[in-house]
Amino acid sequence: MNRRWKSTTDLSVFLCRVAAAAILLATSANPSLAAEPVKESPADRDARMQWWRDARFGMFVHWGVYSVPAGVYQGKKVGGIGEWIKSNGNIPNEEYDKFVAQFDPQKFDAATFVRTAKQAGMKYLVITTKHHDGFCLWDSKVSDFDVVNSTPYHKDILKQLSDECKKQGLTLCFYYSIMDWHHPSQFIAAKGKHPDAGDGQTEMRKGMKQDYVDYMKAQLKELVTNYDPAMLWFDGEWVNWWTHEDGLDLYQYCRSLKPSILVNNRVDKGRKGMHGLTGKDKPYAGDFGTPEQEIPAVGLPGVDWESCMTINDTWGFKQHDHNWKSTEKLLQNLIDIASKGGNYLLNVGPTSAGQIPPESIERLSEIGQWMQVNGESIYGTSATPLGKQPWGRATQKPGRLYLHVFQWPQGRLELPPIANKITGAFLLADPKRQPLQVTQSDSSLFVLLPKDAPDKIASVIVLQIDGGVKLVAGK
Ligand code: JFZ
Repeated sequence: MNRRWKSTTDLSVFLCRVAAAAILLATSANPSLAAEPVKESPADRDARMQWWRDARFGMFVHWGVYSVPAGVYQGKKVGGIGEWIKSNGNIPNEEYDKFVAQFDPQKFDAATFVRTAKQAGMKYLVITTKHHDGFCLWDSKVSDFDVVNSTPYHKDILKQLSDECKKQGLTLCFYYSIMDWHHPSQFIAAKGKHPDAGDGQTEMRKGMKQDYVDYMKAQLKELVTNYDPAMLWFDGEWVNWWTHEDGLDLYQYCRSLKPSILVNNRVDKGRKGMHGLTGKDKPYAGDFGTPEQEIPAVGLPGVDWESCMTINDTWGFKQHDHNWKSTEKLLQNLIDIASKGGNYLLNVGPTSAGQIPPESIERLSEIGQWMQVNGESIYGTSATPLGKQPWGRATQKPGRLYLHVFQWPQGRLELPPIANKITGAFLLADPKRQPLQVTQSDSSLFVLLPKDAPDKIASVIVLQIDGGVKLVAGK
């Protein structure tokens, strides 16, 4: 997972530090605000982040031309993730264009699509408007390499999705790759040229970078003004020609297009790994960290973050990937992430016909059934100091501590002692809200349980408390 960062040379790290120092010196007396790419009070930032922090659960959609070969080129399986087939399979542009000519998702129905996300309990959707292959899912005026002009489908996918998201009340967000294997400014670097070469890293042709930055800005303007996304999720910033200053500039550009927009941390580079964030002393751009295929052990305290993860082992659809995670695993991931204060961006890879694979649908609908009953214990909650408990996890919101019990014990549930007074307890799945008995002292805390767990994956107990949860010191 470190391959993308080892190309960050000492020189560029040094230059970033010089730039950081310059920004700090050049601006106001408050170093924490001065360090931010766009000046904003903590209260304004909280207000801008609010919908996203409350949402906790979103759908990632990797969809594009790569869903046509779906992991197979010239009769052979190509290794790696589906959306990387052009690079991993060394497919030249003329050959890739043949897949473009076959992209005709007649079964795509935006209403069904959005309903699937909503019924899973997801509050937002992040779709690949342009992945590394450069293909655009909307009618871009600055490129013909898009769904309307180059495919037999001819319809604008983002338009259909944005209309439907508005109708059904799902927050629409856009993924956009900085690295572009198709744009004339770049070409895939030959192996050995860079530490990352062979990894699909692009090289920038001499004198063409400004053209490409203008192209990206024109596209982002189209995306923001025509479809009104709530957040932009950048990627592919690890290419050696993209700098920290470019990241700051692009971040500022996005905020200028729509001041309330959120932007992920991959707009910028120079951070260590994908956890990296807009730290108080660091002038890095980006509103939240993006751990990938990973849940940080204790979360990322003091920082907004979102783990993106796949349901099988690929983002873009692959016909031979049947390694589906269980609903139990996915749901426990959602709870684990919420208990650490993060968001879960769970991916689906639609087929070239335009449908989410049935294995994904099945799991999403099972998660949705759980969310129908227990969503209150996820949305708008925050991390707790309870951490990883032998029986499960915990989340909280003012006045309530939610215990997510994965392992249902017989008799009673033991908790670490809590300083707040517990004023009531019940099962979230119990419509009658019958009280559960709690025994609390300075040194112990128990909840008496019925014999059977209300849910076979995660049963939620609500503890009513005064104020935010405080553990008894030293316990
Ligand atoms: C990136 C993309 O390359 C991938 O296709 C997918 O869209 C995913 C969500 O994001 O994947 C990455 C990015 C960075 C690293 C690894 C995979 N990294 O730094 O090791």
